[in-house]
Amino acid sequence: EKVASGFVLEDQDVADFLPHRAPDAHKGHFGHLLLVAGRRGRAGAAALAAKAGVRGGAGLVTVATAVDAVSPIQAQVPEAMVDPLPTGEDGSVSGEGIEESLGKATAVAVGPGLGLGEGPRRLLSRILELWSGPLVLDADALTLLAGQLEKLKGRTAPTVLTPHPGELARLLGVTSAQVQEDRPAWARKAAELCGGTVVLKGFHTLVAEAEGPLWINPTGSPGLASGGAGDVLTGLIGSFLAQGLPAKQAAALGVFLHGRAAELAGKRFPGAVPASVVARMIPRAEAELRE
Ligand code: NPW
Ligand code: AMP
Ligand code: MG
Repeated sequence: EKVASGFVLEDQDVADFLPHRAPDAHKGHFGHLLLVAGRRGRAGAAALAAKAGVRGGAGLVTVATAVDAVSPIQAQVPEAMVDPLPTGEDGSVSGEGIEESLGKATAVAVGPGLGLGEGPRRLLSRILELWSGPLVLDADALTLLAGQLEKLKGRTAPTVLTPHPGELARLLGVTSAQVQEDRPAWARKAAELCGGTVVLKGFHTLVAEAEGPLWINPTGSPGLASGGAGDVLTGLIGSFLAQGLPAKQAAALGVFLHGRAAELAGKRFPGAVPASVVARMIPRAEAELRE
């Protein structure tokens, strides 16, 4: 549906983006999502993203993470592989050793629970240097990029940023109140500066690129205003990028299903919807779209 600022996504629009699963398919057909996420005390963010990566249909999911986060992630997401990275005293990655993990990925998502110290900063730089494929940047990866959006300009592969208004404000050097006053304009501005696809989260999440119509997501609920919800979204969009969807489609399908999953969970969780429940409901939301 066309409105003043863009197009409101409808079921049929995003249903067309769902990856096809051929009867004779094998896991190699659905890509390999590498999540670079988690640290000591923030394994949950990585686990939530990994759950969503699996439930979004990626053929394989690997989490590259700090040593202390390995066991909790493995225990919570047995489907995911976990690559331990060299770890500093603060319990976050030290910045080395990502080459091998990158070697097998078809899409990479960086940021949930990663941390903001020198180690995570070095690791993000390394990834931007070495990784020329599809990329999602969220959470701490966005905060580490504050004021440096143009660093992404040279990327030719799909690049999706998933800021909440606070993160977008940091990226652009403004306040979150300013962002909320004109969400379409700031989302577009960020997309122009980085050349990528910007998902501005919150009520009526926007998907913006430098050119073309803005897409507005109608799904979701205030139940999503709860820790970890964004980490789930990162894994889900990464999952679709790994399966070969173009950036704007992967972002739109991700935000739509994520919101629909929360709506479905709302029947049993009328207040906050725990993020792990959102992740669990993704296949139900997908089933509804496929009907
Ligand atoms: P204010 O008050 O508006 O100025 P941060 P985070 C603003 C991990 N997690 N609208 C607001 O600022 C994440 O993955 C781990 C407007 C707020 O104070 C990250 O790595 C979990 N403003 C890390 O924690 C579960 C908004 O931004 C500030 C806004 C930090 O992520 C939880 C907070 O943003 C979490 O996901 C909105 N809708 N939302 C785990 N289980 O391991 C936020 N703001 O400082 O970037 O912190 O988003 O909590
Ligand atoms: P984060 O702040 O990174 O955990 O992300 C929060 C997630 O929940 C994003 O996907 C937001 O779009 C979503 N969300 C938060 N509050 C609402 C709301 N009131 N309505 C719809 N979605 C929301
Ligand atoms: Mg977040």
